[in-house]
Amino acid sequence: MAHPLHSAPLTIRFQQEVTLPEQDPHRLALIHFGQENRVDPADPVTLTVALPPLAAPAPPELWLADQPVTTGFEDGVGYSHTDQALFGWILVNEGDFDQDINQAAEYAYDRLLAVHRNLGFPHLLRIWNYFPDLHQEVDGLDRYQAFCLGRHRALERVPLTEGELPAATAIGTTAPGLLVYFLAGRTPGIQIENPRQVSAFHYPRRYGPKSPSFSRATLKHWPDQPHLYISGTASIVGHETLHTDVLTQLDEIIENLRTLIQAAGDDIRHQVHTPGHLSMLKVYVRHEADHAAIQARLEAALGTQAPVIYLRGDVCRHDLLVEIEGLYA
Ligand code: 3EB
Repeated sequence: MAHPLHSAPLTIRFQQEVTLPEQDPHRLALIHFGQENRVDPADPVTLTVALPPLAAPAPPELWLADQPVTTGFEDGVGYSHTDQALFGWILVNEGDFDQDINQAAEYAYDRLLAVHRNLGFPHLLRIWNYFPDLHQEVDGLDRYQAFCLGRHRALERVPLTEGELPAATAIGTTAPGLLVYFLAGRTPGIQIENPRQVSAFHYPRRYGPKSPSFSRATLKHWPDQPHLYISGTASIVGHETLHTDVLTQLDEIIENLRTLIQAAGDDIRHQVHTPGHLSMLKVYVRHEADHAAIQARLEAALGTQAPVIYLRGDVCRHDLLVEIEGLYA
């Protein structure tokens, strides 16, 4: 395989080729998108997330390391790591918690926080949170708000302070189970916030009793290469949802992505001139019927070469119709 000009402990790409070897010692993670959540403690590098692709077949996401990986499964957490980077996941059966997502989230975070620290990778860089029925109300809170409560409680106990919060995604899946996966490092990343948005960890109380615990992006200076891990980004300015029309929401998201790349500074800006230069974009679409229009508008903005996949997923506020995350990795 050709080596890129600069190297980092991992690169993340959509794997377009149809055939992949069964196993590859450099494979840190291989993430498929499909109809259900699937994990295997005996093969902790391979996951399936219950986010149905909207244009079949969607390529899986391949995290390729610069060294052979070590894998394991401990305390419910599957993982793989090199000297520098740790990938890990936990899949929690909500049935074990009477379907209480607040408790399930606290448990999942307790476990994964313990494992990544014990393994010697104390800095969370990026985290993905997936579970179904985000908008279902239980005891006056919707399940996304209840999730934020449980997550907050576990983080507070560690403690993990505001300035250490990683970039994140939280999206509604189409199948049971809370699936959380993450990237962690031995040394910290730099938290990037969006000057157009109130930090999510400072959202006012009307969005839930505990604010969402994530930063807008993480900038990570690996020894030879900067990476940028951008959170799920929605049509939010200040702390408010803007626009009721999906394409106008999309335009606002593109502006937020541009702003985050600017905010990350020169190292990234020199390599990523527009969001279309990111190495991976994932678009979460609430209504399947909006997919074609979203794709046409995004291709007009970023070009048809941008590495984008479209997944069916619920966004964490009722009024948000689309959300985009991006990686330069
Ligand atoms: C937002 O900006 C949209 O709770 O981890 C985006 C990314 C969102 C991550 C999370 C939530 C989360 O508030 C929602």
